[in-house]
Amino acid sequence: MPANLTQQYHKAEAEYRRASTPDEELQCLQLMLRELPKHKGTDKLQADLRQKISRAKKEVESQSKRGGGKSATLRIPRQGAGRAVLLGGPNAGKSQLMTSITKASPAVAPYPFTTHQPSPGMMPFEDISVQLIDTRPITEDVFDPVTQGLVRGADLVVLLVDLGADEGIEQLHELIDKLASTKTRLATTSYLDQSDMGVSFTSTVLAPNKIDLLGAIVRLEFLHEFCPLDFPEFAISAEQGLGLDELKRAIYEAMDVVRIYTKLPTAKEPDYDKPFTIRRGGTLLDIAGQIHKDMATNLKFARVWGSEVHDGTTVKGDYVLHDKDIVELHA
Ligand SMILES: Nc1nc2c(ncn2[C@@H]2O[C@H](COP(=O)(O)OP(=O)(O)OP(=O)(O)O)[C@@H](O)[C@H]2O)c(=O)[nH]1
Ligand SMILES: [Mg+2]
Repeated sequence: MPANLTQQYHKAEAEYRRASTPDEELQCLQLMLRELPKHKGTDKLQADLRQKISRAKKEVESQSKRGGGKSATLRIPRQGAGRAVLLGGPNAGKSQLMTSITKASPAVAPYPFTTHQPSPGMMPFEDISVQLIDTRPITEDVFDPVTQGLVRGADLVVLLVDLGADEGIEQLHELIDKLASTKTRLATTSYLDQSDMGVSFTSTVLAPNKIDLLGAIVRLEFLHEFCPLDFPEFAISAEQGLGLDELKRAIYEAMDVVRIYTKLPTAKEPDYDKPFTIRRGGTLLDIAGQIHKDMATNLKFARVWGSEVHDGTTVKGDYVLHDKDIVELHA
């Protein structure tokens, strides 16, 4: 049932996955429905979308009645270039990884079920930062709805495995089986299943942890043999710092963003301190909209310096930006 979805539809869908408020969700869903080609092949998708829109409307209404409301507190606002969610069984080292590569300091303890609530932290990478979220452990019995929501909306899942104990691989099995019994799954790329809108797949990297410990290498070989997974793998010691540079780069690359430096027409140099980031494939209008919504409406043209254009080339709003482009906006 190929539905021939437009590029705008896919863009709206990607935004929907990343929405962090019911209002944002509603707007994205409405855009998806508008962009959806209407024919027999998309009947089910249309029905799914209408149902989600009606649910999102109810959530927006009930939230405004509650004046912000309870579910808003469970939603962690997105920050930075994108979001990676740390997942794993109890004791895998999620909170330790968080402590090692962000400025956050969640509790780390040598017993399971230490983390009760998801909590965010920012991972600096070169001149930008990525939001990481530490989560409650997933077991055979528990994959709580808040963690599910976080996985569905994440740009990346970092799946930790405890190589410090024999039960680590069993716990990984349990986690994979648990997710397979829900509509929130892991994959090598992120997408929503077109034939069943409820099923969401989130791009994942595997991080076998505690590689510093005796027996870890043997357990890793065991993992490859008995629980082979397709995900890119980064063996680490969150505590000793082994393999973390490679993992950090993979997290950054999975955000699939380009960095844009803005320059005032009167300035000689751009502002190199704080680049804006947009998804690869994003346009000048997307950046203008981030700076100010009036800027997007009033934009006349921009001059661009970068690897793909001659210095100072004049471009319009639909110009697709490249990493490290410098733009001078004219409204
Ligand atoms: N040797 C070693 N120990 C580690 C490493 N990473 C974490 N640990 C230890 O493993 C234990 C569990 O670490 P946490 O970060 O609390 O694990 P968690 O996944 O957050 O656990 P829950 O919150 O219970 O799900 C702690 O005693 C950590 O010190 C590592 O790379 N090497
Ligand atoms: Mg923890």
